[in-house]
Amino acid sequence: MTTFTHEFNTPLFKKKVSFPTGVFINNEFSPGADNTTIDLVNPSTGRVVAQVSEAVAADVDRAVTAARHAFETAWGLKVPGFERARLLTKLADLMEENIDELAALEAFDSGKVFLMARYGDLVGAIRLIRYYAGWADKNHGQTIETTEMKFAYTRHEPVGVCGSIIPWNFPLGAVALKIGPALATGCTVVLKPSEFTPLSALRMGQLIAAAGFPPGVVNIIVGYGHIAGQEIAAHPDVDKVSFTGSAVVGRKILETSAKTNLKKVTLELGGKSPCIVYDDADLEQAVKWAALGIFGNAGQMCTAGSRIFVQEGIYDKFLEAFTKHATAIKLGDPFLPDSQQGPQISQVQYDRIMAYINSGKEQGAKVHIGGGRHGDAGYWIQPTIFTDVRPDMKIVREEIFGPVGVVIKFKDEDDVVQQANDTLYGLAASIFTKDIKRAVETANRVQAGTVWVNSSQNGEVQTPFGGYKQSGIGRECGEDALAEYTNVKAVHVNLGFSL
Ligand code: TXE
Repeated sequence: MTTFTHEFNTPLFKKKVSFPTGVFINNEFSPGADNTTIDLVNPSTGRVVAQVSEAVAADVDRAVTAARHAFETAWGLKVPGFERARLLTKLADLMEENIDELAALEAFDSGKVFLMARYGDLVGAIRLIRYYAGWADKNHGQTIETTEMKFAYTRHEPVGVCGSIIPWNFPLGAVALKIGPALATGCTVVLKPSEFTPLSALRMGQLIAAAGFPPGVVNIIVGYGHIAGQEIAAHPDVDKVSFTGSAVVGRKILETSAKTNLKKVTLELGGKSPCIVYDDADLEQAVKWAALGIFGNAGQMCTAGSRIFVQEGIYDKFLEAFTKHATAIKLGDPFLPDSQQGPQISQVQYDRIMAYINSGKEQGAKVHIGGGRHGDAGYWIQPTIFTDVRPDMKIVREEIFGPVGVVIKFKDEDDVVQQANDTLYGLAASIFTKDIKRAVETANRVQAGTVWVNSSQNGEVQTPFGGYKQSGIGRECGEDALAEYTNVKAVHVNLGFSL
């Protein structure tokens, strides 16, 4: 069976890490059914650094069978909420004990900056698991007054076996987002991490077993999307799929569900989120948050504030300060303490982003800064800003998913609301102003599932997260996510009404 072994010897983390990278079913690792493997590439260098077992259709089937058995015998309604809470809390404790190692795996695999993984992604993922531990024994139904002849009540029952298909931009954050509410409500899980970034999820498999979750409650299988992912979406014994990724694949999953067992589907897809800076904004703060919004995680964020709208009175000053800030961003080895931006995830993503940059140039936009590769190995792209854009350009309309933003001037609130909403997406928005009335008015008018006033990207585990329009279906985080993992049953008890 494949194993990951690596001696981390960096200024921020030193340790030899080793664990199996087979398919994780019933709390045990084993080789995949076809005995094939997937190569992992370090995005900083472009070199192959590890191998994991590839899961194929037979592995998906075995994982689903394990998850079904666990649901019926050892989890679901068989286990009281307080016990599910105890195990989730134990898992969060184990994650905390291993926080540096998990962050190192995340940085190694995805190229994200170690310190951001450690203090952003990991802290958030642990908080999320604790938050849902808290819900596990509190998600109850209601009694509903009808007539004196009837007693009616509702129950929130787990939907059953959940397939979770996740991407590579926040690998461990996405694991927590999916398993937190699923396990709290009593569902069992077949989790497919991205084939680009499976290491932290596989290490989580060990922690899940160590926490004491019964075998089969969480199964983790790494495979290619069109094989293992497609099989999860099509499997007749999967009750729900929760997917985060591209809109193209989101559509396929919905279609597959429609053609098979009509499994429930929630989708968290892309975005082209507006970042709106009014004349009266605190310039320094707006610049810093806007930069985080588009260059954070090398721009690989579904909520990236990729369209920066700046009111005409502050436009020149903003652009000058934003340029100064963006050109000072330090691209470098994710494990060095002063690195602020790492590489893109893969050659494919690098090529996609470069194609967008070229299309911007061809369509007549001005490259204000950046626009090229950084270094000569790996998948690094300079922070890039376009100005002089038109609304019909591809770089204004389509999700680029890299460190590439457009800066656009606007006149007034009506103008910016119209432009901000002129998109197929509706995931997030940021608004910068000191005028609370205008902030709230604009927040109400922007079509987006999340609106940040005077900040960006600082989501909270307690607040619902999801998209308007083509950014998705359903909500993650907060109390709202619980409903996505439960069926509501209404029970009517006749107290004496006779026929
Ligand atoms: O995503 P995919 P990719 C967007 C972003 C990016 C683009 C392409 O714009 O540039 O998508 O990225 C699995 N059936 N986002 O190609 O392919 C796949 O194995 C079932 C936004 O990497 O959607 C992986 O686990 N599953 C986003 C997951 O889907 C399939 C995050 C995501 O991969 C499948 C990532 C199939 N047919 C990309 N094909 C966000 N919302 O944060 C692939 N997969």
